[in-house]
Amino acid sequence: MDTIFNSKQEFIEEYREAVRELSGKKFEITSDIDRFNALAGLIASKARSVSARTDDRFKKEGKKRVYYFSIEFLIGRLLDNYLINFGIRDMVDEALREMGCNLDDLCRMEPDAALGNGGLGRLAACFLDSMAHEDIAGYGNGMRYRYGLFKQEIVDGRQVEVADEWLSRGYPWEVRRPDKAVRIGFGGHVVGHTEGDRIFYSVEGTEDVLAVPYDIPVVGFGGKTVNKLRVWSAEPIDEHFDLEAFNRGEYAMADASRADAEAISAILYPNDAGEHGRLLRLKQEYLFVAAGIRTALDVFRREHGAKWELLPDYVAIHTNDTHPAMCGPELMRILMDEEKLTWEEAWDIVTKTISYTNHTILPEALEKWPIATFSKLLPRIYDIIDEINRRWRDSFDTSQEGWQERLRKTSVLWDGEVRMANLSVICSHSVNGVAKIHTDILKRSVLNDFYALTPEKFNNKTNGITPRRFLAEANPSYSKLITEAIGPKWMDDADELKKLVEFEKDPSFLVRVGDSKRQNKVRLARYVRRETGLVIDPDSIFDVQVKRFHAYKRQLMNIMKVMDLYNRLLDDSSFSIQPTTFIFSGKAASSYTFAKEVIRLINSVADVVNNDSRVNDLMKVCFIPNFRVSNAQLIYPAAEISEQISTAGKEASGTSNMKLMMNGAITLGTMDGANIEIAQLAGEENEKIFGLTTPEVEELRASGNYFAWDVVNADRDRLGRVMSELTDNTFAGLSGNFDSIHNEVMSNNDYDLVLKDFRSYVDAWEELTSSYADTRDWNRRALHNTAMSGWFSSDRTIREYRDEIWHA
Ligand code: F58
Repeated sequence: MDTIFNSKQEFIEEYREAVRELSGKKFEITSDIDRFNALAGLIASKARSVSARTDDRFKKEGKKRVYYFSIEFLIGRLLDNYLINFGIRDMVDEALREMGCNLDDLCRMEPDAALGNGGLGRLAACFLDSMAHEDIAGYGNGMRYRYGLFKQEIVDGRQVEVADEWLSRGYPWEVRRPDKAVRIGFGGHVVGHTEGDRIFYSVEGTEDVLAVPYDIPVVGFGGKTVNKLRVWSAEPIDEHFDLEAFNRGEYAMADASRADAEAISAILYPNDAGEHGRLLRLKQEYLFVAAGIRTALDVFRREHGAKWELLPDYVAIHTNDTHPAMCGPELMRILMDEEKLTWEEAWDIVTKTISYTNHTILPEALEKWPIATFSKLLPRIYDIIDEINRRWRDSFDTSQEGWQERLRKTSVLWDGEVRMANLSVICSHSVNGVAKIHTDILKRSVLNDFYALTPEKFNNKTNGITPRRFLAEANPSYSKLITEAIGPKWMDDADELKKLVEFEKDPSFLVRVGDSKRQNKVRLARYVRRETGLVIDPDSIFDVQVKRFHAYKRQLMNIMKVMDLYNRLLDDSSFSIQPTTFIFSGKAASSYTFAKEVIRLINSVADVVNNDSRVNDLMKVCFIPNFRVSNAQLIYPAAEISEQISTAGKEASGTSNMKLMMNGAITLGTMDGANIEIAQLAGEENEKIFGLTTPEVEELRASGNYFAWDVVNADRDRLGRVMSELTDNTFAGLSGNFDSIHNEVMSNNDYDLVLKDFRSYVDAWEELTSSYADTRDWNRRALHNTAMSGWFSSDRTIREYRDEIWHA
């Protein structure tokens, strides 16, 4: 462990000085904000000097550089994480206490940077942590949105979105690099110039904006490697400020070009099913792609000269989903139009450099753009795509049967649209899914035609999570216990967690596992009380479903289970359950009406159940508003049941399943995404699996023989009753009935199989919770889950990317 302070005393002196410099005040009279800003500023400046050293070392070693292109990085707060990764958390904690302040309070002053929607963005952030830990020269390339993901407030049970002004008090981790700004052109028209026997192209008459980078340090655990996350902000090229308009009193007009340019990086699109057809979104995609490619090529040229044929040996460009799909055409453009390579030379380099991860099989989430919009905004990029498509078409062997159908499915341009997934596959040497079943489905169905043509491109990289943030930082009491048992190496190498298996036989250790869980439940209960006023019982089971709201994730099925249990408790005096707190948290895309209605339903059921003294010693329903990285870190450690109940075949991987497992929750889930690998690793007997499997779902659909009404009619007393309660005023008190949910489910013939899986789900829940009474065995299973969770460290995932895709 390299250290950035030689002693506590040295830290205290430097920190006092930093506070005084920044605030102009004596330490004793400064606010927590001042103290946080100074502390983060101090750590950031140390991080930057280690980063410079890292960079020199990488240069000397001639390391291959990996650029991870992602339109989202859900990084959350950094202070605590960087103290842990520098190995100075305990020292700083102690020093601050001596100085009369509290580290946790300072950490809470940091804005929770939400430059992402959910799983995909958080995965990118975990990968940054792991690339630095694995000493990979790995750089994030993304967008610096002025407004992050909206804040969620709950009013009368409804989600209300509020702008997330995360930069309003400044952001101490970033450094603006105007010297590295890149000019980005939109629109205009393509002009050809003849030089000898070749034609070169340029675009004239473009409207340009400036992409200005901000660098955020990424501290790897151990403190030896510090990489960078570079995020781009859009600004006007010159100060096109119209003084005359201003003098006439037309203030908005005077600054119009600034507003136009800045709009590009103003907001993160909050839609987790894609955002098609919006010009601004396409501008965002091109801006961070073009600016990032420029950075990568500048660095390469500085180190290796213009020997472009060596690019694939020294640079890997990874595209996180299809939002950076223009990396291929943009790299072609620069290599041909500026560096004068031939198509064939450029294409060879591009396809050896780029790789692609797919994160979804939902057809509605596959990104497509109208050709008319695309070609107008990015005429040269469009021409290149057209040529990629033409050559793709020409490569087909037309003597083979079925070639037309295969071409139809793999074409980049089709039906007046640009299909970004097909573009991504064709431009890449590697295509991966994010869990075993997901990759199998890609091969078998979504990308089957590509798989048939180029099977060697396809590979699986099951997702992972960083144990530093999601265990060490989020769960201090459990971490301490683990370290006492097996030593501290697990933070470096999560496989070490396996050594905990030994302790499954140690009754006193299992008691301490339970004690730690209880502490975390008390901590969460306090948070919930502060945020919502609701009192929850830390001695009840904490049953947790936290993730984005989406029909296929079936939060609806979960709350229907709660409704059913409530009905039975009221009806049948012989029926009882283990006291349980049903915890939900998550946001719905602002335009996703169904998902928002499910949020309203959960809050409405909570309103009834939580105010019914007949059942309150047995159940409470708790919706935690504004799910984000910081409160997620309080929720995962407190969970005992991890609800992972998506319709089989729909969840590419899931990552909250892994975070909850690592924190000792037992998975109640379907055979979907990475749940399958969880069950394999920990043993099905240590989880609770229910519901239709993917082949069963496919069969049921194909049979044409499924009728939602039959399922409801066959279970009138319970399922039928729950369905009626959506419309009969039982839960209408807060803000009305739920006819829309009822209609959506019935009119789509139970598309997500909520009704179909309902009974096996409730039965599974009852079986699982009835085993809670055996505290010792429950704690053993919890510990076993933690012990077997090491494989889900994103360090493992990143090593696989490094060895099998990036060859870095
Ligand atoms: C998620 N996708 C998958 N998309 O749903 C989840 O199964 C997987 O574990 C995770 O990726 C990581 O691989 C996801 O989070 C988005 O949020 C996109 C944001 C941008 C628009 C399109 C969806």
